[in-house]
Amino acid sequence: MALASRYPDVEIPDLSVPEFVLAGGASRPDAPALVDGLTGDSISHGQLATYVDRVAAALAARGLRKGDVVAVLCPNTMWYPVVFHGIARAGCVMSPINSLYTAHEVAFQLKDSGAKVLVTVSPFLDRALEAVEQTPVDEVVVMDGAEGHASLLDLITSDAPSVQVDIDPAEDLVTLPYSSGTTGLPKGVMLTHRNLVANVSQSRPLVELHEGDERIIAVLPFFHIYGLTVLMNQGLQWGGTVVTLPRFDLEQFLRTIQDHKITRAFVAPPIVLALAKHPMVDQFDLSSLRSITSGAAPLDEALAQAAQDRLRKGADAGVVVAQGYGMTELSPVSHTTPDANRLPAGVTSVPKGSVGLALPNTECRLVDPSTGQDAAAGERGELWVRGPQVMKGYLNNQKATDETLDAEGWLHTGDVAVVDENGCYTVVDRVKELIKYKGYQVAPAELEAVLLGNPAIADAAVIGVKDEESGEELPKAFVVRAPGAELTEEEVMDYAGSRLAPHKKIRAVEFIDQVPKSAAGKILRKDLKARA
Ligand code: 4UV
Repeated sequence: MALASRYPDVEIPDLSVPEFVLAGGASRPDAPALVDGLTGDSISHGQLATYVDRVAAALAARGLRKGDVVAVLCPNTMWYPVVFHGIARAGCVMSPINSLYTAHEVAFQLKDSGAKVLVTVSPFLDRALEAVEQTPVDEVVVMDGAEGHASLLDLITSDAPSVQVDIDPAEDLVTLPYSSGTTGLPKGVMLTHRNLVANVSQSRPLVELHEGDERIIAVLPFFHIYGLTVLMNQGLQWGGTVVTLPRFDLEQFLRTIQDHKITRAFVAPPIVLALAKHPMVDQFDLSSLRSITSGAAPLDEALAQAAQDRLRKGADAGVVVAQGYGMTELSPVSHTTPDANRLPAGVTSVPKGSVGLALPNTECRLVDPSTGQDAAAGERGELWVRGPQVMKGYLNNQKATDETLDAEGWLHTGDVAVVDENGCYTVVDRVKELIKYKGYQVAPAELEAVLLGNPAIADAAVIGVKDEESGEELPKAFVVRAPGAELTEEEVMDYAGSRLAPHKKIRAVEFIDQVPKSAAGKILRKDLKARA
């Protein structure tokens, strides 16, 4: 039985992402749209619109056409949104690449997505060029300039004619982030203009917006869909100011909130942990904050409460620390905690351990995976979501699409949840393979494939093991040595570590005689979890 949202449906504008998002600041052309949190440099809403038009024109002049993929390998800077919206306005598809990826991982995404152009920054250029060698990428644009490469300045000063690309929001892709979904290797998640426009529109009734007075801190990466939709596009669509930081450094983060009077922070659990526990927090005035929303991994209820209690001390208005829930395949938000006066009738509060309420236009089911039946009221079940934010499918992978997205449009999340009588959902478990480390995806199948590339390893399986102290899930490898091979735990960790981004590090190794598998050859991860 479908569980309806507690909110009435919202209308989803039939617009492309740049049309919709950039309209938010159109009435305030001189107000800052983007600010570099480190230097204070800024781009106004008016400038943003002009730069986006120029980037789109320059890309079209290079021969890029609707549907062509442009990959972006950049940290958060105030220029990232210029590039994203420029690509989108040209009708192209932006595939964001994790800044921490090794050349090998970058090459995988470039090849799989069929990217024609890669946009990067000079500190990443060596890695980018090493990756590009193995791919059909035609051009590497270096935002801050490098010998022999076009720069962002070249693009935004281009005198190419403006482009008017005919975009069908419901059909045409705007972004192609990568996610392993419930099983297997990372896959391109096809998100349309309508998916992203919908997701920002759906979130709006849950926010008590202070028009012209919202400043969002963007420290979570724009290369992750949470950063792209919630921090960047939502912030700009509000007509607010998005203040960027290239990486998380607690002192910079706190100073930026204080100096730029940040009103909204969207973060992941490790940042809430720091806010609750680190002594440095008391040295800064964080009273401008209205809400801190945590997502991307489970947040401990007591920790959320502790962070809120600490930040409220001495502040006039009370910041709310709460959770949202999302998934790349959901553009990404399906649930979040509304501002206090945006709660549905009859609901007085959302428990801190809950991920909040289903957004408007979002239906949910909680399904017992063993029977396919809806769970009884109050019982746990796999969360299924249906709504306009659900992806179109995985790129070139009908099988994975069919396994995740059923014929009736339900996206099977692989997360287990319960819902209370107020419509507040709590995520209680995960039945998919995915491991989350500091909010980043770690796909066991990817780590296993890398390990199997070592001739001293006959077989391997990876699972996440909860570390009680940090609350993090740590990737642990079970390894079967090849006959006669001598291999230490360190060698296994170093072998994988040199080939994968730091968040995918194997943090524990156990040697075993045989990986437990089903008759069909599937790794029995449950058995390994029980053993760990
Ligand atoms: O695909 P992904 O990496 O996507 C995300 C998205 C998180 C967002 C996005 C917008 C929000 O407003 C927000 O609050 C959170 O992480 O990973 C998806 C998986 O991450 C786990 C869950 O297993 C998803 O399937 N996850 C995400 N949020 C939570 C969570 C949460 N609050 N509690 C527990 N697990």
